[in-house]
Amino acid sequence: MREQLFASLVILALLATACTPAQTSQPNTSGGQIQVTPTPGQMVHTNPEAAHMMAPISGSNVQPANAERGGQPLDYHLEDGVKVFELTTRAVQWSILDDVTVIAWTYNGVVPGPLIRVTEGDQVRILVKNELDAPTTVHWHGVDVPNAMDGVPGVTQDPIQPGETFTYEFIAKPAGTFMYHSHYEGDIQVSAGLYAPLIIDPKEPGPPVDLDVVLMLSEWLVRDGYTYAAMPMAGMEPNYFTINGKAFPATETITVKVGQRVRLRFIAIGQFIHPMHLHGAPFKIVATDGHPVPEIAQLTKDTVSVAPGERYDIEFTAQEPGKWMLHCHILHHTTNDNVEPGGLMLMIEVVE
Ligand SMILES: [Cu+2]
Repeated sequence: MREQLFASLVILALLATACTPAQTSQPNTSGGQIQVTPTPGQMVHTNPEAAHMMAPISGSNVQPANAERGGQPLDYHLEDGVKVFELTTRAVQWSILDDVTVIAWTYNGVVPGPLIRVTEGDQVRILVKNELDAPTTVHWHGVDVPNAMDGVPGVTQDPIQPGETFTYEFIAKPAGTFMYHSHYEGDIQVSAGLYAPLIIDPKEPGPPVDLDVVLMLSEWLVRDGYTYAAMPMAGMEPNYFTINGKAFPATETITVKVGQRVRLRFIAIGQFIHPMHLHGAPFKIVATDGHPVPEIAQLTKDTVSVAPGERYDIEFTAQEPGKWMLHCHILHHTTNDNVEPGGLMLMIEVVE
């Protein structure tokens, strides 16, 4: 009996030890074996090939960003009827809040990268110069491109090495809301900021709207002053959430007059789903992943879940004057480093 009791106590003690959260990130030596125990929020890699995922985002010659906002229209020049755009990838210090700066890998020094906006049927050429320390490629997400222009490294092209330039060329089709992003080590490069909106306007435009706004949703992990690629993986979860590269209250306020028609184009480019909820007016989902929704099938909603890679175009008419919130309804996503309010939130100010 005493032996049984003793054995039970030993088992309980072992269980208690196993269930106690580890308090140290330092390797412990015990009985000649090295045991590495993570503190909550820290990741320990067991696969050496995956070590780069846990390394901070870095770069040589990282400059402060020279623009406050990303996603602005990119100028082009015409060459024999072809619209020619130029992109350069580079690492910058990017401010997501007044007092929070990340190291971002960017197109043209901004997050999101510049908006490429063309018309259905345009011949488009995009020169991509790689000034990162790592190889990269660009994928034109949802656009109907020739296979060789699809930007998948090792499949449709060799990676663009540091210092090299690659030329992408395609006819812009179909019309809709798209994006471009890195397809090289996407788990790191996309999380680090290599993404941007791409809009192809229809040749025969539909009813006009008064305001047309792109909202790219993403996440960041900032720890001890370092930026990491945020991922849905233990220890790598994000602690900042951004709309067009900014967390609330640094997000842009959308000002609109009563009666005006607004189109919002949600693009989820991070690794998490975001149910975006609009206060003050119901909306209709007019396009999904770039493709128009027939009027009879347009759902009337106040929340739409935007999963990684998806786009939803919604439209509503501003009704009551006031400051109306638009925010993610996973409410942890409306915090900055666990402090509310913040993150995926912006104000829509409706004025008379
Ligand atoms: Cu969210």
